[in-house]
Amino acid sequence: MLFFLVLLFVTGCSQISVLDPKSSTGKDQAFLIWLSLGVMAIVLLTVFILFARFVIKYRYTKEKADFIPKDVKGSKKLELTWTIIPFILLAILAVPTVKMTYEQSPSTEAISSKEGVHIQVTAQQFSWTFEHENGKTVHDELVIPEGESIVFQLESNDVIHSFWIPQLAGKVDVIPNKPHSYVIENAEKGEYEGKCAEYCGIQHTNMVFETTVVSKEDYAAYLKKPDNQEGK
Ligand SMILES: [Cu+2]
Repeated sequence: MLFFLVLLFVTGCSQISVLDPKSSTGKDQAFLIWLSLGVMAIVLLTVFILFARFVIKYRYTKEKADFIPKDVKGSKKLELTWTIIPFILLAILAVPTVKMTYEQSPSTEAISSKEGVHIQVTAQQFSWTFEHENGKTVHDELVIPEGESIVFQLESNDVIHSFWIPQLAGKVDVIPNKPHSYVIENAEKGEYEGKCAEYCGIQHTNMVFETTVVSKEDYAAYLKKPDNQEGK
């Protein structure tokens, strides 16, 4: 928690886009972040409070100079307490995390037949190419319809990149010769920043793309517009 607060301070982040999600995929992921932060805060507070209490209670005073505390070695009660509590805390973290990870990572076969809007994403140093279902191909500009399942097929032409639209979903590696799929569900209308999140070369920082979520009608109209082949 302290580390998190210091991190906020040193990075000057006043607003963390990952915690302001605009899709159901992003909301599920943000829930996991809050859940682990919550569990972490409970553990941290408990440890700090007990620490302060013990420091005060067992501090050295003249009256207590001869005090010998009760021997608790082998105490079943204590052993069970510090075994069961961490087990419960880990279960609280593990169950939703594993469940959501499986839900958000369906098999390649399940994805290729999945209903929704399919978009082929190709990453290369240092740009993104988006090919829509009707063949429309655009560089560094992603337009998707709201309220749909957007199925991305990700591939890299050269080195490892990482596809990331912080407000819509977590990052996913884009690896050469290893096509990968990723689904973003129910994005809300708006403009979002997309970027490469894996250092991939000298121009890595310029590997960004505009993401615009539009209505279904506007998306249909967009598909009919001529391609932008020039890139940025
Ligand atoms: Cu990159």
